[in-house]
Amino acid sequence: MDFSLNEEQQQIREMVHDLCLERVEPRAAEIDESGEFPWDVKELFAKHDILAIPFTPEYGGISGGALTLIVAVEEISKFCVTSSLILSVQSLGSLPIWLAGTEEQKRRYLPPLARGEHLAAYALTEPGSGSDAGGMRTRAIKRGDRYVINGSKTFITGGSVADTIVVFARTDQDGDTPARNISAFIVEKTMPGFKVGKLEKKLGIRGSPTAQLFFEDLEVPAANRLGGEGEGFRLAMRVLDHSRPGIAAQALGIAEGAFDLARRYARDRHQFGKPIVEFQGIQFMLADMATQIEAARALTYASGDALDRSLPDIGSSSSMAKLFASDTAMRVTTDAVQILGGYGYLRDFPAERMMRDAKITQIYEGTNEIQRFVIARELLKDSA
Ligand code: COS
Repeated sequence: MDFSLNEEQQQIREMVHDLCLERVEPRAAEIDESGEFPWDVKELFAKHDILAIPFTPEYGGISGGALTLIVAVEEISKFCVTSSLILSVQSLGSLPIWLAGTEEQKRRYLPPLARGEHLAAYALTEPGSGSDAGGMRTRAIKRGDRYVINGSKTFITGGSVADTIVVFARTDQDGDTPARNISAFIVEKTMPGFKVGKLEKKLGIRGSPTAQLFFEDLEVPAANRLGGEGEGFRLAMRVLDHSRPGIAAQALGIAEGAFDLARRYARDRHQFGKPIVEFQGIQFMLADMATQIEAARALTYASGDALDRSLPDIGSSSSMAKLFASDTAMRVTTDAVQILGGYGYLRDFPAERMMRDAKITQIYEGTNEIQRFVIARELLKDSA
């Protein structure tokens, strides 16, 4: 199936594919084994302008297109999901600035991110507020021309390596409704009071640091507030509408990588005197995997296209893409492990890593239960 990609998208796909095949795939197993952030891959991506993809040329980027970013994330994810997260999080962490920043904030913070000199992170989740993002406890209190932030965040992807972190905090004094009293702030890691806590040990995406962050009387200039006071929750939701197709792209890439591996293996592996791909049981598995991947790609690209064309109901199309593609990634990687049999269960082959990496796509940037909630709410909002 050929979703019509424009010339820019095709070129970026080819460039990212070739680079990752040569330089990232050989590193993927080590990155997973060591659990360390791959600074070399970050440098490689910065040098080849891959980290510039989420940004428009006026802020030092090379695209800014949602579908272009999807295609790039998909290609990297075929080889190494941890590496794809470097690009995804660069986009996620800069989206609030892109969507709600003043011209001055954009000119100050986006170009170093586009050049890959700085890394970004998005700090929304707290120990007590995951799916219920509005229930956060971190608080920002205004004192003159500054806000003093106290609290903590958890599960922050790239939180320990980021230079620019968008932090969400309550700015109410007297308990207004949660959605109205949250504000967003651009925090620099060098600001006194910003502290990185422990890094989580995870099932997959092991080279992507998942950090706790602590704010102890962290002073942020009022000029670093994004949008108006109390506009933070809606901004956080808009960001997720824009970023979830990127998770769908990641899931799609993992599924494609696992499918290619399983197909190759099924052709090479002989049992009962012939390649196992000649058995109908394996053929049907491959047929189902390919069908699910095609459907996931259609939804994922459609959600990127909807963002690029500013179509209405992007929340719902983003959630559908993320939901379907991540469930596909889990199914396809599990089947890939099954096709590889005993070898699928060994670390000598990437199938088990892909299966471990796939699982997170059903959980982060909103669990798939939250995606269903967003979709259902959209479906029912106009019904009598
Ligand atoms: N875009 C813009 N505004 C939105 C919005 C969106 N996608 N979704 C909600 N809002 C607005 C609502 O319109 C409402 O505005 P008003 O107060 O003006 O009426 C406000 O935000 C509150 O919305 P709602 O009442 O729906 O908030 P809830 O607390 O019920 O939360 C969900 C809704 C569950 C959808 C939200 O908390 C969520 O997405 N949770 C998952 C968070 C997540 O994905 N975390 C992953 C970690 S971040 S990487």
